[in-house]
Amino acid sequence: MPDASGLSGGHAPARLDVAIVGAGLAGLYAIHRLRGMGLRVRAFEAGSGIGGTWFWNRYPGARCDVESLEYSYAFSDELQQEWKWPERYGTQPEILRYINHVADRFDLRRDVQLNTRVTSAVFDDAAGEWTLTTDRGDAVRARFCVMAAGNLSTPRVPDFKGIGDFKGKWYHSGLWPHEGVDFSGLRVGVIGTGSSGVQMIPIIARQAKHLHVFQRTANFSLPARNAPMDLERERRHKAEYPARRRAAFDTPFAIAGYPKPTRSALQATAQERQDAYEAKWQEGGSISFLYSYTDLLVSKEANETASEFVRDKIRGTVKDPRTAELLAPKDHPIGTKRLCLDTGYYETYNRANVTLVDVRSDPIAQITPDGLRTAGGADYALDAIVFATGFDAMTGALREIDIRTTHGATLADKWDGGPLTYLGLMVADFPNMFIITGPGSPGVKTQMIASIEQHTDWIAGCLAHMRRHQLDRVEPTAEAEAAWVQHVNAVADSTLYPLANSWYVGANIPGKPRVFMPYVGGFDAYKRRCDAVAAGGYEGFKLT
Ligand code: N01
Repeated sequence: MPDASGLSGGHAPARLDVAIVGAGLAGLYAIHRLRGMGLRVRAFEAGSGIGGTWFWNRYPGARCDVESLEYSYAFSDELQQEWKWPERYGTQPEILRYINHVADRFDLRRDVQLNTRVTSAVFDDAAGEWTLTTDRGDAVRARFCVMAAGNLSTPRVPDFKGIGDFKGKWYHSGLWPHEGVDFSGLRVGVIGTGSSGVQMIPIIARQAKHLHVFQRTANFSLPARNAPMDLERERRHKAEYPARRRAAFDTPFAIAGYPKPTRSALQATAQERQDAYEAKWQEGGSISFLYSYTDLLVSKEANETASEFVRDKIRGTVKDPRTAELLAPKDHPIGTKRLCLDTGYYETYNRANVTLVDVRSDPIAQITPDGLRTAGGADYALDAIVFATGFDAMTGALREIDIRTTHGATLADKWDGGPLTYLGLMVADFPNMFIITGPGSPGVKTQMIASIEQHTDWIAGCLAHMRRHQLDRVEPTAEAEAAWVQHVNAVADSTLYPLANSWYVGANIPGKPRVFMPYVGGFDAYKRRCDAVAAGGYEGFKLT
């Protein structure tokens, strides 16, 4: 537990082996794994508690879109056998409870310093060490630095004029008050219809006097079909846990158990497709749906069959035809933006107290003292505004830290035109700095905890190799980095992903370079590549 100073353990020792930025799922596993090698580690966490994403995102309805039996650590079989998930999908409070349990069970807190934001990280070329400075005035020296700062951890409120004059209260989904918010009797506006908006809208609608949803881009959403945990399913899953986790390594999204599709959607008849999509729709979840056929994410024509299936579901659910048409996405193929999972999202628009406002045709111009005004001059009176407007994804957290070296390289300059990494793990010119699930890694396209464990285990393997061979420094070559970035782009360009204006390409942040950031070649291919690189003596890395 934090002491009065807000530190969860004593002050950082003068020189660490590894400084870890962040104490979410990634930072905590890094503590466990690297400490297990006898290394002196410490994680610095901006929040007043551990848990990262699951600490901050406390908006109503926040829940994981990966099933709870999958979305958990695999490193301890005792842990995965003993922990009981009450529902098919974990809620934010439940996942946070799990993370806190893990921290206690593996005694991780003593190496976490809370309430501490890392503001700069400087690699001293001569001394061969990093110095991290924090907003509490620490200067922490470490041989290595592991960036576990998250992909969706830098909340962004659009730069709307007048926000400071708003007389009501406003919130961002990713900075939600711990005490919760009661919207009863209020006129509420939700801006944004990504995963966060789609999860909170049905719940806020039940509380608010009136809810206006300001939608710029309609998103595809599938039913989650959440339910209490099926005990027989849990029993079977747990009996097979280690085998399932191993089998997950050979899947594109790090989750086993989904039969691999064998044919194109275009080889099926219209009726066969309808039946297949309907079965997946009833089953709930997004992976299964997108895995109906081999080519939903590579062929526009194939994808259109799935997109139209979902649009028809929306039309069949939402009673007002104009609202239904606005909610039916037409500007991107299904799955090319992160697919949302919902509970009663489309049905919510049949409520008399809910109004959908199209801010694509008439954009939000400003926040006024009493609400919101569009460019066309329409005024909406609001008592509370919720920004479900997303994050500066994948690069935001690292770009907020002044990362540089004494020989003059800065990460800000290096990534000016978009992030450059080798395997998503390291950056040329920035020795001994590892990134967990960074740009160029498949992390966000997978069961994130599996990627976190795989990345961290790879880093541990690299550090063990260095120790064995008495090496001090590791960094990728510029050539290996350039080739990886080119590969990441080539793979993305062979799919439909770049067609969407998503956070995968930074489209939600005005002025952010449009670069496709995640690796979409699959977790299986990525892991094989990482393993081969290590087995080949860390091909593409300079080790000295
Ligand atoms: O953010 P988003 P999110 N005016 O970027 C709109 C994960 N996650 O927090 O699409 C009007 O997806 C923006 O419009 P547009 C998951 O990976 C997971 O919802 O840019 N609107 C969009 O509708 C997810 O993908 C879970 O045109 C504006 C919305 O705000 C990721 O986090 C739950 C605007 C932002 O959507 C991010 O999701 C929650 C403006 N000026 C999150 N600016 C689960 O596990 C932005 N928007 C279920």
